[in-house]
Amino acid sequence: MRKAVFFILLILSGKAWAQPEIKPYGALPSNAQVKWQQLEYYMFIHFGPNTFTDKEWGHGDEDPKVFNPTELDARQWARTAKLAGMKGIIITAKHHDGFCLWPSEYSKHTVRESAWKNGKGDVLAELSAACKEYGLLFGVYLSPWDRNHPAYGTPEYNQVFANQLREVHTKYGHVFEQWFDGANGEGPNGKKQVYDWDLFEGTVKKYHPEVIFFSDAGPGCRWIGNENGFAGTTNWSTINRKEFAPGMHGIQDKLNTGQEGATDWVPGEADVSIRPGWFFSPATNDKVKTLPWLLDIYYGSVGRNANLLLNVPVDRRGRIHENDSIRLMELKKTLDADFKSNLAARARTTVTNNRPGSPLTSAIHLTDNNYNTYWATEDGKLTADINLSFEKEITFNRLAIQEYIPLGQRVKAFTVSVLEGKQYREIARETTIGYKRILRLPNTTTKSVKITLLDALASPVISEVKLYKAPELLADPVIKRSKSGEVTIAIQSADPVVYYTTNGSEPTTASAKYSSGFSFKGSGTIKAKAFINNGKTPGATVTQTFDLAPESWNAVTAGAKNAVDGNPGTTFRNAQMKYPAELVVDMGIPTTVNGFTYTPDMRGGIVYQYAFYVSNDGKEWGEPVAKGSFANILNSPVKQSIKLSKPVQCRYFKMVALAPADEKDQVPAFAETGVF
Ligand code: FUL
Ligand code: CA
Repeated sequence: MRKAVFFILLILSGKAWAQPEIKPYGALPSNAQVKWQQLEYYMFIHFGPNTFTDKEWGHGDEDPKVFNPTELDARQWARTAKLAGMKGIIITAKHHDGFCLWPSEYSKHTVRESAWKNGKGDVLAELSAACKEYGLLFGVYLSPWDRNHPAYGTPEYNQVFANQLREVHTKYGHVFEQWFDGANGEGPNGKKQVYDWDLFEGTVKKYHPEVIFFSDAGPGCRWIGNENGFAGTTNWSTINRKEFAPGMHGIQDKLNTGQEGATDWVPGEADVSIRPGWFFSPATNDKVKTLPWLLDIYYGSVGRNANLLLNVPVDRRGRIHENDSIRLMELKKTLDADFKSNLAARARTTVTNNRPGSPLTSAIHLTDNNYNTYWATEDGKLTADINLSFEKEITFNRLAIQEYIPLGQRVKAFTVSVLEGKQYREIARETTIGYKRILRLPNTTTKSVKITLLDALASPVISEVKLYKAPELLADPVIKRSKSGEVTIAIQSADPVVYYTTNGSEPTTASAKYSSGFSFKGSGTIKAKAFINNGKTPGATVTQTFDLAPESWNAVTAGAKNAVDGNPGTTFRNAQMKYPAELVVDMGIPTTVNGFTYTPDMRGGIVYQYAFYVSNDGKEWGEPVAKGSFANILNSPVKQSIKLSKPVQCRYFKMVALAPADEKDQVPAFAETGVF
């Protein structure tokens, strides 16, 4: 009987009054891009000499022998990714130091020259096999910037890099994503390379025509514009590619939101590390991001129409550290609980507009748990309501909604309202949807949820609407300190008890209990942890490392007080002060200094090369006690900590900004400088 009705409907839909098939709108994803979008979440692995030298950007002059993992186990990485719910792994086959994790014929800086397995090892072979075994996709990051290769900076190098791409794409089976880093710095001969992107892409495509190319400009997918893991709340999967190029400055905001109705389908991918750095360091073992933080990232990426590429750096043993894997499992468990049961499956779904004569686009498809079936409005109708009503009240706090992207991204604005008594109350007002949008909402009890599509580029085509009730999660305590060293700890959740330590140890209910602000003027680590349930249920441990409190410091450099006020939210910047520029600080009393910190201002003036001096009288400075560059500071403008080779005694210090991270930005800015 059902079948008969279906056929009658099919015949009817062929009649003159029936609407034609939905016309795709604007730039469209390829089949490979649709499949890629559905992966949602996969692992990044940064691994190489930097793992052993504690660097973020190796210089390419490191002895390849330093690469010597003692118990490398790629199956453990794959098993961890699989259990975490991830769909694949992308590894840094070659980072900026040029070191190849496979024995490339086109380099002398590879695993072959390393101490690992007497030079007989091949990380890519082991990882690609492990991915296969665990049903994961395998992807590669290859940095065109190569600080080791003698040909870098000459036209020959482009062919070297293409040859390396060929090796990686012919020896290790299927590759789902090719990650291209836009960084383009100097090589061993001091020259920069002019990259031949057409050659690079053409080479890879020969072997993997379906590969997704990641870069600042796509074409497969695009950088989301920051390394924090957050897409814009507005996030179009389209951009005008001609306005972008890999490594281009000043495009971050556009990358973060995409561009409405633009020429090319280049969806966002949010890359972020589970630790402060991209590479493993023993110093970050206690700084693995907390569960609430990772959840924010998940909702800020997958929940905003972007894929999440979460970096889990392999350690010096060649294993994923237990602190990281425990956190990954906590995240998986929490996400499973958040999306455990879809309340919308029980709803009666009605809509204010339907495509005439098109049973294929009826409202029942909104809640059939099938992405490939959808509801759509008639052509030209850009607004409509979707109503989910329930026999009994439901309580929910998550709403997921998906557009059917093979027909393009369309929705520009929507609201969510709930029935309270006889009236609807708006609880969310948002912009784009895309492949997937998930809203985190306060617990809301109602018998009817209304989604109003307010505006769209073409008649909306919606695949799914889902509602969930996620369990409450204890928020993270936030630790702050004033210029004078007064520490306060705040927490959003209701009624937790917070315990803290000031010596780096793990807080327990036997530690100091936080009641009001306390004084901590030294440099060191404060850890705080919230408990509910009479101390039985702990939240996450939050770790905050402080420099010396700048209580009685004075900026000798005129007008520079914002750089030493203990507040990274205020910045010292003087338009007259160009590179090289110096910032001199008087600490008032002789002080032992182990290192210094520089916090950049995300809005600009980011310093790349520095020199750091100390003095007892503010006149004699001698040679710098530290000199170098802040690796990766432009893409990741966070606080930098530089340890001196040995502690020094001094009353004054001077940071000299030698060169900018962005050549077009010639006025340095200091959100904060400090010492520890
Ligand atoms: C950046 C690189 O410079 C970082 O070292 C890291 O690999 C990150 C994922 O991309 O551009
Ligand atoms: Ca559906």
